[in-house]
Amino acid sequence: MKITGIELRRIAMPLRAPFRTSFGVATSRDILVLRVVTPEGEGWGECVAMSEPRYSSEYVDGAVEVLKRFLIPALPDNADAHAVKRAMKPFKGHNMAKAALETAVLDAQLRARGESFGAYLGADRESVPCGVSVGIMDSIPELLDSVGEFVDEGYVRIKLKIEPGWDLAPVRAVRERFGDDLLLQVDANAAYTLADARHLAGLDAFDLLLIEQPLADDDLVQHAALARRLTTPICLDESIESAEDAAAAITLGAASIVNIKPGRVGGYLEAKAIHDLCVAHGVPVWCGGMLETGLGRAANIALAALPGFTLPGDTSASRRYYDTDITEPFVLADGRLDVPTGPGIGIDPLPELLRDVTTSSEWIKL
Ligand code: SMG
Ligand code: MG
Repeated sequence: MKITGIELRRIAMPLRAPFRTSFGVATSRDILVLRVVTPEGEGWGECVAMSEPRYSSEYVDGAVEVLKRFLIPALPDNADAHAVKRAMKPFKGHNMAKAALETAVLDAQLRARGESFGAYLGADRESVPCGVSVGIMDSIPELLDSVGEFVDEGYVRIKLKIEPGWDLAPVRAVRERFGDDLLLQVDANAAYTLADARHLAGLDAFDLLLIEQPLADDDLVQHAALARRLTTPICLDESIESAEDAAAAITLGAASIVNIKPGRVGGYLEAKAIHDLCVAHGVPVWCGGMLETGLGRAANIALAALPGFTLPGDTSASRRYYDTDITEPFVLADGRLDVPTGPGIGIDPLPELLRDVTTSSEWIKL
């Protein structure tokens, strides 16, 4: 497939409510959207990098820079997703930028042959059960109201963001209010150290599905040490940037569950490789989220329909974050979202909505 040009578009998407994590508060998303153009049609890729390098070292301006300067110029003449992945490999890091480009190419490639992401990746269900990520709040009553609304909307699993000072008490309050049957997990975004092991063991009383990324991104050894001191399973997010990382984490005993985010690992091909590795090791996986628009959400839902995704993901409906999405919105039905079946990611941005949120756009002719 010959790529004739790529559009780099920046959009500004206000969030319905501020979303607070241990590393900061988001009130809107500044998102880079790639559109790859070929003689056979086009393909879309959403870059999940945030405006500031707080979740990981990547950020949107950096993604634009590395794409324009290194990744796009390295594209092979005959670009398919695997060839693009190989061509980008010599450039270290920048997985979110790489994922956006690889995804746009894969979307174009699959649209051209009429195959859906789900079919290509190996999805074995038509819909997926959905969880929701609930930010840190100012008070426990506020948190209980928020969780109550999500439970009423039908979400089948609740994830609470935690940090030192906002952990045992909110988890206890949610358990007490919503009962033992609620699927509940927590995510610390690397906010603790091994010195907090005894405190974190206090979470063991609440029968959580998992604790996500309690310690630093680059510390598998200490995660393994923590795992020996908790009964709550440890799930890694930020620490896993490749299948090799996943293999190391599993071997060390640093993770017994893996959160797979295609952006964090460099694309859907690597995400699928991590899925396959985890299945081979009997390690459950689930699909993470980065407050995607409908474009990124569509592809994530296809991934979440693979057989190894045995836990509900952060694959919530469009209205979890956005009053108006740039695609037809994903709407929760019975706690589930349908896997798109159309060619490629199976959904298109709606031109007027896309135009309304666009802050800049650049065309790179190849
Ligand atoms: O898309 O629902 C979503 C976001 C889920 O909590 C979520 N993502 O560490 O897993 C995570 C965070 C990263 C983004 S926080 C701004
Ligand atoms: Mg996380």
